Amino acid sequence: MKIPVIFHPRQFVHQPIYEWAFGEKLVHPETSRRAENILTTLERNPEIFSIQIPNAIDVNNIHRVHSRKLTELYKAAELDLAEDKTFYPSVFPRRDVTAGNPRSINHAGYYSFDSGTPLTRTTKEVAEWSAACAYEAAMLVESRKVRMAYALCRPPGHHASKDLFGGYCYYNNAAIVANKFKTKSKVVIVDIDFHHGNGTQEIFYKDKQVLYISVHGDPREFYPYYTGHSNECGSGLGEGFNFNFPLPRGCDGQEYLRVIDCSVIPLIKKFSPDLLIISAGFDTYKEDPIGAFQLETHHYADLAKRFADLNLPSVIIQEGGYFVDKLGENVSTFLQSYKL
Ligand code: Q9C
Ligand code: ZN
Repeated sequence: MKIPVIFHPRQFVHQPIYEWAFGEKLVHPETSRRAENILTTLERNPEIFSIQIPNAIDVNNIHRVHSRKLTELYKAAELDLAEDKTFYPSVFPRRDVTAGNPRSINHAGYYSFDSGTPLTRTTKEVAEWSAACAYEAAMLVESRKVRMAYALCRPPGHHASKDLFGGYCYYNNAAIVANKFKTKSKVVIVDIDFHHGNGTQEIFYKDKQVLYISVHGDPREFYPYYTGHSNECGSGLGEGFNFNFPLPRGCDGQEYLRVIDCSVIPLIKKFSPDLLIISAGFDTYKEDPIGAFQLETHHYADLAKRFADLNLPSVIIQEGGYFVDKLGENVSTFLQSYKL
């Protein structure tokens, strides 16, 4: 059985050129060349990977996770922005004293938390295709046609919460999948992106059906700064179902895998989920321009073996990873070692 790889060519249309960060205009790391590199690498192994286009997603599946207002804002961008125009939110009002109007693009900052995540005419469409990839991968796994599927989600998702976009993310693809399954089953989301998935954590913080575990760069030093500390454990009924493992700059493959073996895997086993969702970022790679860990390509094989050994139906969701020249190889290594 081949590994399904879900991607829609319209996702290439999303081409953020720069971001504002640290008071500077920087080249945007989340380039469409990322998806190109992943696709061309996987296409070289047609006996292993079967590349498929997703069906459109029913927007109700998005709105079980995200507010209508967030979509309304993307709709405003679609209607109001000229073809070549890119809107960067730069005013972020205090939400406790201000209301946002999602029909006005000038209020984009109400629904965003950084200025690295631009809106364009096509944001709504591409974010929907990205979510559609995740959803389609989940449907394939649910149908039991396959035990594992890979969604080439771009834009990524794990920083987006109910009504906030940011961190290059517009809709939370992993959360949309988890939400679909959580009424019937216990779901674990393991987030191995270099950055803490603040959006995913927030969405399921009070939820005992969805266990969220993230391993990431220490937020005292790294984006998203405000969340991802080890004392964030969940609240209410969700208390004890959220785990963060912040690691220091320079963390290498061996140290990383020790955390996986000693902490992450035992927690998953104890929870005994019915479904495993992996928020698979590859910005932990040693050459990543914005990550600060030291993983090498072969460590993605080691990682995949650990998760595959759990023997759970699995949906692998693409998140970050910005060293374009090795991104496809890292993804391919991970997927090919994920033997269920
Ligand atoms: N130029 C994901 O990996 N900007 N998002 C940091 C560095 C935010 C990363 C500034 C990084 C967000 C999905
Ligand atoms: Zn990341």
